[in-house]
Amino acid sequence: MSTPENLLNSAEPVKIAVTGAAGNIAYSLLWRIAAGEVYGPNQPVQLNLLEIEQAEQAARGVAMELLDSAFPLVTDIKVTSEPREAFEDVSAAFLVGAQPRKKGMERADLLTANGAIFTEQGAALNDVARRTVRVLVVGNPANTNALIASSNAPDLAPQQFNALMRLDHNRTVSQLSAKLGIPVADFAQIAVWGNHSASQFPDISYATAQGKNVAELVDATWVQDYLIPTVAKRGAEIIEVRGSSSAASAASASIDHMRDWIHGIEDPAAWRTAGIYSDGSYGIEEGLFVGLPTRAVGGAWEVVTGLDVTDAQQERIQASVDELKAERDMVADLLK
Ligand code: NAX
Repeated sequence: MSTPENLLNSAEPVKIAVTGAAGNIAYSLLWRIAAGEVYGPNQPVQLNLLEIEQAEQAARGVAMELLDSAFPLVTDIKVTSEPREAFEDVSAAFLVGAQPRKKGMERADLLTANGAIFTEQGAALNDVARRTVRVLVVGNPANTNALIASSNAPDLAPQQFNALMRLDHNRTVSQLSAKLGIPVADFAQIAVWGNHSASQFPDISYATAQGKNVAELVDATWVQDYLIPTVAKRGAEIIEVRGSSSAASAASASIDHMRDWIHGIEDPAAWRTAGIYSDGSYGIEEGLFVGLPTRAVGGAWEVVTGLDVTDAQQERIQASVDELKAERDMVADLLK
């Protein structure tokens, strides 16, 4: 990976692809990218919008609205249904577009349907994206889709592909903040292990807030019976209450993730959760895309190593990793 500096504040626009451009998340995400929230307020950007053919016209409407917003940083907007056009020379790709689960569809059917999308997009990124491209997979099942895309991009490092787990991280922090009446910015050393699914493990064992040990500020029963299930099932709760799935919060987390990945975070206690390629840390099988405690340093994610993990934590982590392994086995024929 090159240093991020060579992409920052350059007069040349940075090309950024967003797939699922006519969808809900993109309708929020694109505006924040256009405002300079990923690469910074001095970096011009070109937006490449990818949609399926049936939704290409709607994506053109989105592009018209982006134009109408007169963002000073936006130099060009392209709309296409061709992955190779969308990913040409891009420095960042947000893979948001995915097939939703339809009535009667089994999880395996969903994995296969989306597998086809991420096989094609991984191969296209491999062929035409910048060699330093950063790819954030948002479309579900995000972790396994990241695995498929990366596996079909043999010339790119697997570390260039991430799955979005920052929304789970942000949800954990905000629940703690509401419970304790402490500002979100004062929390550190929080992580969500595993899969972006109900099996995930939001873990506050190491968390601190204003110099205090968070685990000592909250009741262990509240953590087990409220915090963990609330965060893990928050997506379903949003659908129930809002009537449609998380969109602006997912876009916001995507911005947080990509911005931190590119720019890094100075504070070593400022862990973030990213769904990254497992290097075997904590006994997690290498090669899966797993939510882990990470630091953003020098344009890359580093796993926070050396943490003591109790048997109870290990059990929860393993349950989620086992689900990831089962997902991987269901898409084995799509992996190279
Ligand atoms: P929408 O259904 O509103 O939009 C998805 C868009 O993707 C549609 O316009 C569709 O035409 C397009 N699309 C489908 N296949 C495509 C392809 N091959 N190439 C390009 N575009 C394609 O969904 P939205 O609410 O935007 O959510 C998008 C994805 O994010 C879903 O898979 C959703 O489950 C996932 N999420 C992931 C989250 C995470 O934290 N990782 C949280 C939010 C969200 O649930």
